[in-house]
Amino acid sequence: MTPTGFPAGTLITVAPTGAESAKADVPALPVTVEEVVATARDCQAVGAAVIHLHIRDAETRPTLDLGYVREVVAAVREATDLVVQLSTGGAVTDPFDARLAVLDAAPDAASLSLGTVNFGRDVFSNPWDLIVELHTQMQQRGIVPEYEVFDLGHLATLARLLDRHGPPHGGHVHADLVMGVPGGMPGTAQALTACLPFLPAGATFAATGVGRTSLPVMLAALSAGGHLRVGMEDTLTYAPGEPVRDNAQLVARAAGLARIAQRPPMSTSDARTLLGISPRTPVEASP
Ligand code: KMH
Ligand code: ZN
Repeated sequence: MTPTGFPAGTLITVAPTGAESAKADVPALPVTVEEVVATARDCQAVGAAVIHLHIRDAETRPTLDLGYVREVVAAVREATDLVVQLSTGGAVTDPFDARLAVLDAAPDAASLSLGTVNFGRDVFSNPWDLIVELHTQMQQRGIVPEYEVFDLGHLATLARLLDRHGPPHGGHVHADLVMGVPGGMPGTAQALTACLPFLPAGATFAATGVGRTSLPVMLAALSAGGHLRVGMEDTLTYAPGEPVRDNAQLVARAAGLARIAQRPPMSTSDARTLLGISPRTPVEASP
């Protein structure tokens, strides 16, 4: 903690791929195992401590097939010591049982979306029973959830979830405010500030601004003692008219802003301590 009461470091999560963009439209999107591993290495080198993974199949389509999922988890763990957080959100078309089955790949952490939200023209469906099932299964399997908050009401759901079903594995509550989704809360400093009083006592938060809200959300999060999530899942344009070159470019920008805020990027081991994840043996840097 700093004298301001803010955390001394900034936890930076990279979300490199997502489920929404097509490789054909975004050639720089990492989709193969090799591309994801290279991205993971590059992003750790410039300040990421957590990787939020959506997996693609051999045709580059989003998949929850456990064979693909396990392969990527193993490859990222082999090459980096990033905290591996799997998405249980998947794509808007994914069935609930397949989203739950992702936990069989035994990641360190997994996302847990706290409510249904319009997602552009689609609906990202997260009913209460699915939320409870994900929360309970993660408790039983020793997987740390990152609670995804797309709207203010999702924080009321989080309070109810913890009250009725107890704390997550590891005991620490960490939420990610996903802002600027067309259908969710706007990616503004005002919306971020409105969420803060509704976070559970002792919780930490990160924020993610989709599209052009990336920078304002990042600056607002840092100014409020929050952590950051960036990546090509959420942001494909670095500046007006300038496509993102790669995920490391976004992580480097986040790390630079975190240093300016005098809360430099956290190491992977500090991230594990913060999130309540058991330590792993660090990977030696390759020569
Ligand atoms: N792809 C979105 C429908 C998550 O990863 O948990 C949901 C999503 C959230 O990305
Ligand atoms: Zn995601």
